[in-house]
Amino acid sequence: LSRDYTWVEGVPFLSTTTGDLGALRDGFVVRDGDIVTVSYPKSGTTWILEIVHLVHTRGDPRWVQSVVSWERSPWLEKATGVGGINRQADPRFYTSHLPLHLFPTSLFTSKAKCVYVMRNPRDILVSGYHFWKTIKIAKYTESFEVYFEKFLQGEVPFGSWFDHVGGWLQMRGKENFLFISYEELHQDIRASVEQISRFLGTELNPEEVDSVLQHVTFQAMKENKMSNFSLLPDFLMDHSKGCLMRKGIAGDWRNHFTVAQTEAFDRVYREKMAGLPRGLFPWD
Ligand code: PPS
Repeated sequence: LSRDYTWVEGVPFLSTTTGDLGALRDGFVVRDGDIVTVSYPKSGTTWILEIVHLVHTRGDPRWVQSVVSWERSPWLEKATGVGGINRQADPRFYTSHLPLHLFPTSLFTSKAKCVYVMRNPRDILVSGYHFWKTIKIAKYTESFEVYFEKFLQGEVPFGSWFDHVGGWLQMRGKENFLFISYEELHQDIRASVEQISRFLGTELNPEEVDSVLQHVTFQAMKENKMSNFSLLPDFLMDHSKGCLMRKGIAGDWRNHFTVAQTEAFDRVYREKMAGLPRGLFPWD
């Protein structure tokens, strides 16, 4: 197992990523009925997946409680991803952390539904700092100061958060794209579930929404071994070092950043996000 990254067009990838992202970009055929969840790592991907899958089953928890999340929605860019996706009946579900410029281009002419989930990058930084130490194929540094710098430089798995979000946000306004944030899920989970179900074309009655809500709380998901990564094999994850469902809150960065780091982050953020309109994100 190697912790070394493979760099592709300026983006560092883990060794589980397919060796031929170019072939994936040019050759993978997105179908109109596909449901794709895209995110920068640690944005709330697993939370969105659980919601999307429970909306699909109209609140019936049997699927999310009996099939691991990465089989319900395989990682597109993993070496085994396309095989898993092609074994699915329609509608196919899959997940990706790829930046826009490396994503299969057939998405952009398809009617596939794409949910892009975003989160305050400061909390993503903190979540990733704790998470990557558990992943045996990711580079890890004990020092928060060092990780902080690497994050700002984009020298972390899947590269720069700023580039990822800036790239995908070019799709905003397209009717087959839904942009939603971790913070919105926290602020009003019922409204978020209803928004996602409308987007997917699966309107739920209030009892069905209640059932979805019951199974997507932090506690319920922490206890669901099909979603909490406890079944990730030991050769990939050192379960003694941490877990996916760590804290599940918004604003944990305040417990980690120094005043100097807060200012340094803000400076980079302002510079990198200058091209985007204000008010796009709940954390701004
Ligand atoms: S990954 O590895 O990229 O798929 O991780 P991802 O799922 O994107 O992000 C993991 C963080 O999401 C939190 N999480 C939740 N928070 C609140 N409620 C629910 N139901 C929930 N499910 C996942 C998880 O705890 C990670 O955040 P941190 O801040 O580390 O706790």
